[in-house]
Amino acid sequence: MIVIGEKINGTRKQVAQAIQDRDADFIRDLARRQFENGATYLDVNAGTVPAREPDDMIWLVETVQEAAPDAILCLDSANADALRAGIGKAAKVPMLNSLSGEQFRIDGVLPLACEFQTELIVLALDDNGIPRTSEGRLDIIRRLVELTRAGGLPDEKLFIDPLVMAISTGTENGNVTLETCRKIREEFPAAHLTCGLSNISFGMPLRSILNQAFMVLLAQAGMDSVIVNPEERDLRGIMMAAETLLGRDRHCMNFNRAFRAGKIGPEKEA
Ligand code: THG
Repeated sequence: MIVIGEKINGTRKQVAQAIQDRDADFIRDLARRQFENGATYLDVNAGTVPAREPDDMIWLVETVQEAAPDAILCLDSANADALRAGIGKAAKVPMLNSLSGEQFRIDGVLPLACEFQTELIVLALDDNGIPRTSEGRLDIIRRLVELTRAGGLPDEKLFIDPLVMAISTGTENGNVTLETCRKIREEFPAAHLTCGLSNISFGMPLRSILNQAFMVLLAQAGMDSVIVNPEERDLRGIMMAAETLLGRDRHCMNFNRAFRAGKIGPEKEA
């Protein structure tokens, strides 16, 4: 499972404060800890007003790559100016989060992804919102993949997000996401899948249990990437266990190696 670390997000209070105060130590610490805990990508979301967002994105990009130079940034914004500013400062070609069927993102984000040949998260929503059914979500994805292909972006660079909605607001929300995953996997086998896992448990008790159960179900449905807090030790163990059991871990090597390195299972004494 490819891990995208979610913690550098300005919608979180402490992060918003750190961005405002230009508290580089706080951001660097988040970057380092997520990378050390297995995040290949670090989501970077300034979460600020459009006028400030490009400057804030530049500062975040520079600060994060000081602490985690080997991580790949996942620039999380709907604002094409902020994305362009971030791309300009990124040492490696970043992932963009995200394109959707919303016209302003087709106009703003798609050309950037094509120009810089970035990896690109593609959301199954458009100007009418998030479809309730998997077929509705598939229709949007089909239309968007036509556009990315026409723009010269290979399917391998896409991370398609079927969208996870809170189970507390709809009994079928889990099933719709899982069904959308399976259909995307079938129709676009070269593309990756990703999602914001913890959306599933909003408004519920025992959120980490629900997140862990959903991780297993998503893995079975073909999910190969997740946007999560990589520091959640139990979640990491469940994630690696699911992949091993699904035959995605040759000779169980990743699982054994992670155990021996103390990355999963009971915390080792220092
Ligand atoms: N899909 C895509 N991108 C996304 C999402 C998605 N980006 C944003 C979000 N969803 C995923 N990222 C986060 C970042 C932080 C938190 C959750 C998701 C978070 N949540 C705490 C909570 O749930 O209560 C807030 C408490 C805190 O401050 O720690 O932190 O779905 N493509």
